[in-house]
Amino acid sequence: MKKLCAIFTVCWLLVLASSPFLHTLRAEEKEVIVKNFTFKPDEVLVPAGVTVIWVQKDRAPHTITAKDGTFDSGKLTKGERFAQTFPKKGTFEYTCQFHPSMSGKVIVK
Ligand SMILES: [Cu+2]
Repeated sequence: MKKLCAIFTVCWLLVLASSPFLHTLRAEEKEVIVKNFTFKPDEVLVPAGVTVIWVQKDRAPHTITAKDGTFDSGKLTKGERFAQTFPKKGTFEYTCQFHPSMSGKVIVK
């Protein structure tokens, strides 16, 4: 009986580990959702070295473009992602090239 329990537990852990629904971000990642012409959240505070991942969930295409030109995702369509690592401290403002009214900020402490 104990052996069966152990097998069951291992199987269950494998299911959990492989489930996309329970996929948790690694500690060094931060997710920003792009939806309804906004970045959610539009301001993230992260320690240096963190990778910010933007997930594009709008029908309209968007870009993640640094205001100082240091990074640019190019055109992102629905379902696409863009990852950018921030190794240095600072405030990094970005916008969407197609919709300049969209703006967001990554603050690296
Ligand atoms: Cu846009």
